[in-house]
Amino acid sequence: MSLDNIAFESKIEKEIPIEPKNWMPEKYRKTLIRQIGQHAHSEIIGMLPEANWITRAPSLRRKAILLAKVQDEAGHGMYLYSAAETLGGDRYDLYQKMLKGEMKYSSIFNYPTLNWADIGVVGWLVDGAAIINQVALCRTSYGPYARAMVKICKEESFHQRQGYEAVTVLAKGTKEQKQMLQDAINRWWWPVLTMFGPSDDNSPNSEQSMAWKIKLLSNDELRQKFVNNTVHQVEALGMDIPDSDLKWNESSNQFDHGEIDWNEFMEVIKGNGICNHERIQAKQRAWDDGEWVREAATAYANKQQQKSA
Ligand code: FAQ
Repeated sequence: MSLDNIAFESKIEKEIPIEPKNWMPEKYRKTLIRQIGQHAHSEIIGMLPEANWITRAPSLRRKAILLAKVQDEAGHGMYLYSAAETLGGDRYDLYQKMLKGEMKYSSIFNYPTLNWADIGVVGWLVDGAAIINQVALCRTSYGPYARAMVKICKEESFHQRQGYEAVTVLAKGTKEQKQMLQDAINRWWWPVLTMFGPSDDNSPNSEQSMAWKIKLLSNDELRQKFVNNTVHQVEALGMDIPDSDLKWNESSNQFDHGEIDWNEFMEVIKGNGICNHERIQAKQRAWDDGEWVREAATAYANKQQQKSA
């Protein structure tokens, strides 16, 4: 092992953050570019299901909150692309890979938001799941990623709370509103559980990522934390979880849940989910329509450079 490698491993062991100019194994750098890049893409694609409801939010208050939330997601994407750039990742290249289907984004954003209850449920459950994962990532071994997570978690926490507040109103509403909420929970529950990734025995990247403390908790540990946290929230709303096998396990002190449909998950991440095509098409259109903005910004930057020269 080289001296550089010994210094790197010792920092990992002592939980001293790895910084951009420090030596790092090539595979560590590549793994981080992959994970941070996919995380950034998720934030950017994740704007679409909710943006779908900005013009149809039921009140000015709800519209202002939703607008702020969607803008936050754009900001998260930008921090994360910047973090990937500190590792030598190229923002343009990463984005093109996502458009070409060569890089993934979270499976959850390939499900449709059919009605207003879905927007509450996305804030409550999708952001709720994202936080569980991201709180752990605040201690990830790569400094810029860990610091980005601290700010992102503060905003995600607001997102989760606004979602829970929105579903609380529906849960106390008319029979139709309660039914709408239950229907949204039924459709989102299982896809949200797959946000944490495949089960540990089927997660090819976990072992190395955990050894390097890129991931602090395993996919199944995070999923379990989410289930344990959320069951009581669903009960408090007077709603049901669409899982007849869900039960409290006295010996392990946690909720056991039913079998996840991993075939569906695999199909979604292969590009065959309900909205995969629509999501990529929307982002490709936005990229093409933004060509003149990129050209103008480049021309302006060149002009400024010439002036200062
Ligand atoms: N969807 O070996 P593992 C948000 C892929 S939060 C799609 O276990 P790893 C906020 C995985 O990439 C959502 N693909 O992989 C928001 C790998 O494929 P690859 C984003 C998935 O990396 C809320 C393969 O399967 N959060 O957006 C998924 O060790 C509301 C094998 O899996 C993050 O990205 C999935 N669910 O663990 C925004 C958090 N799961 O790359 C808007 C950071 C797995 O080898 C509105 N990421 N895959 O081709 C992570 O923590 C990890 O990357 C995991 C996966 C846990 C997602």
